[in-house]
Amino acid sequence: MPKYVNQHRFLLLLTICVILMTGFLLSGCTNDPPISSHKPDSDLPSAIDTEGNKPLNIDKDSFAGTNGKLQVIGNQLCNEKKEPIQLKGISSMQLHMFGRFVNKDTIKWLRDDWSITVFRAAMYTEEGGYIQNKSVKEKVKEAVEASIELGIYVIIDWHILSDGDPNEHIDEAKEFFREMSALYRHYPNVIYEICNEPNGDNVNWTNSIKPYAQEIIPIIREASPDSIIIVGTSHYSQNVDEAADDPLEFNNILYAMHFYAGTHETSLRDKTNYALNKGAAIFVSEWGTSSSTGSDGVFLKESIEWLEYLDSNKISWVNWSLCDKNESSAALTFTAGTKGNWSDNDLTESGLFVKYTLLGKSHYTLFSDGFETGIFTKGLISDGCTISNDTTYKGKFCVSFKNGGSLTKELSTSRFSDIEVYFAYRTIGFTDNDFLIVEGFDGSDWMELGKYSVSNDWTEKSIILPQTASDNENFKIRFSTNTDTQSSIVYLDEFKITAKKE
Ligand code: IDC
Repeated sequence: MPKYVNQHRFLLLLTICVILMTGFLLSGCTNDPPISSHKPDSDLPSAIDTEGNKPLNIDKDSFAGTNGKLQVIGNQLCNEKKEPIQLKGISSMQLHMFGRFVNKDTIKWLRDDWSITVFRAAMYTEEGGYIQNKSVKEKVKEAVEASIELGIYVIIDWHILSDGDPNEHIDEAKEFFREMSALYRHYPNVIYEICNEPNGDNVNWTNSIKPYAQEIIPIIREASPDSIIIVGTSHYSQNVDEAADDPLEFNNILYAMHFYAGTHETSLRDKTNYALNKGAAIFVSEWGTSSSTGSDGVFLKESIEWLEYLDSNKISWVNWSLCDKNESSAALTFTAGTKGNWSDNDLTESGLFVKYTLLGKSHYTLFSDGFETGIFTKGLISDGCTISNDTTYKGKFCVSFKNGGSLTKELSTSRFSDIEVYFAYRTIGFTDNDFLIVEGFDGSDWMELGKYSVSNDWTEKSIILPQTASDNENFKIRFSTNTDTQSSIVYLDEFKITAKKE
């Protein structure tokens, strides 16, 4: 056979090989979700939806669908087109305790009614979490798969806390992240947070956290090569400066900075500026309107200051937390169901603030109560009032009081103006000289805002408050009555305060 025929055959074979290999490599690198003709590699599990084995549906027009694969450029999180992006959303509370608020219905509600673009699944490792009971991993999967289908981003948070040193459970972390990154390797939605808040005297960046990250990151990157990874920093994810001084040598890394508006202030922003200036990208994967205990406050003035700072630097944030625990950082009250569909009455002051901030509108509901918890919550001060189900405007309960009884709400209106109060009331046994009296406290004096006479049926009222109620840290509002008829009663329901953010 002539030599050139052999050469031709060889070239033909080579071309076929190159075509086949390119196809093979491309199919392995694509971001597309697995489709039925695309068999997952046998050694890796494939992402399933909650009902069965189907690949997840992806909506190309959704938020994550249009922003695609995220990347870190310089100190900025960017979308696939290299445009800066700022994600905003909420974190679950301890998944093993409050997982009932984490499902496709609630995440869909948060996406549609609150406009979240990221959800964080906080899987505690200790305190009864994953290390003690591995089944909580199923909740993480539920949150991740729901978020993928709903077209938002999702953070898988390895929530170390009482286990201050991430190395304490490094073997479990390796196994967990190996599985998660393999499972979701086709989906650009998933962000990995590998250690929530390292803490403790002996836990510092260079000797503990960085070595831990250097072991975990390659494991995640094995299956999900370009994934976004958030790394916690020392002293409860505050010492971002240490990390910026000794950064990790991987791409697409962000360092966690956590703040609580009632505790942290300028010095933490200074540290963050230092880190940003050194080129470190920052992700606020947790912040609260409360103090760092999760209670006290809410500190809305300080929260606004913080959020303005984050906006000006396009830093992504996630609020703590989606639960109905009796603490001020919780977003929900006891009336909140586990399928979303939450009205403003189901939200705490923190939840309302976060929701309206996410909506990006200037008009906020600061407070809203239909008294459906059946007890006085939400910082209401009752003096001789009772929760009643004798009559009701909406729901099962309202408030009732007689002469001498009053209901007071203290509420800082700092940074807010155009305060408006809404309520419904009815009276029983009122004479023409009896009134429901509504007063406001401007920090030094009580002023009368309205006086309402006999009303045998429920009547809705609203009051536009005078300027002294605006931007006032010591503002209070009080309902009382002057009736001296023993059998007279005032009923109050659907009490709401709205305002404009200045
Ligand atoms: C808090 C919860 C609180 C719980 C405590 C311990 O709000 O109900 O008792 O954990 O499990 C963090 C942590 C976060 C904390 C939160 C508030 O990441 O887990 O949640 N916080 O204290 N860092 C700073 C504050």
